[in-house]
Amino acid sequence: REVAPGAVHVPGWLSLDEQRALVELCREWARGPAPMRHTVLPSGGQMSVRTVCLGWHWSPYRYSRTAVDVDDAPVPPVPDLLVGLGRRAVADAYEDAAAGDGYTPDATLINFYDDDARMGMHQDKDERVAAPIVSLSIGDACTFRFGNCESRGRPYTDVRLESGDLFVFGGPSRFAFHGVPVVFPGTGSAEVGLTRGRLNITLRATGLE
Ligand code: MD5
Ligand code: FE
Repeated sequence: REVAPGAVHVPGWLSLDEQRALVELCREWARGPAPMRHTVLPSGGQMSVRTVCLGWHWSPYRYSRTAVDVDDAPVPPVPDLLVGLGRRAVADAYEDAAAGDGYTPDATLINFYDDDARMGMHQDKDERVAAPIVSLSIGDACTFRFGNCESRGRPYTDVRLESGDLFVFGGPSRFAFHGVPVVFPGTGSAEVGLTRGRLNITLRATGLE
């Protein structure tokens, strides 16, 4: 399960009921305020994933309290349900109850991948603290590319992420380059209520106030 120091993959961590409930909640959050959209990068290019944020809004490359590049609405808070899930995730992944108790994510980014969406290799470094990032996958499977902290290139490890999988990135892995080079259409299960595409929910501690 430990792919690299601090990077722990837990296949099948979410129950089907939890996945179904999260899909429904994501549908509600996607409607807004601060609705799901393709983020436009400074280059003018549009990200292929669609993203909705809770707690803090992410736009390249900073966090704000309103959805500055969408409708400028105040971003809804991270619900206690997700904070609880994040604590359980960290405790389970690291087999360390105290690490779970000490984890308080204040931002959630939800990425929706359609058949053609990708995420290029990048680092998540707009947060000011090094607390772990919790990643939950629902729907279609994908290849997740876990790289190194120096560059977007090799060495990297490709891991297949399936619906229900948990990944926690902490310690030396927190600032590694990573991406999603491909999603596998039609590999999800209708049972979770997502007929196509992949949802990724990340929980983060920003260290901002
Ligand atoms: C995804 N999302 O599957 C991924 C999961 C993002 C993003 O990359 O920025 O929204 S989060 C993967 C992640 C986060 C922090 C560190 C590392 C991976 N890592 O060290 O590999 O949509
Ligand atoms: Fe990332």
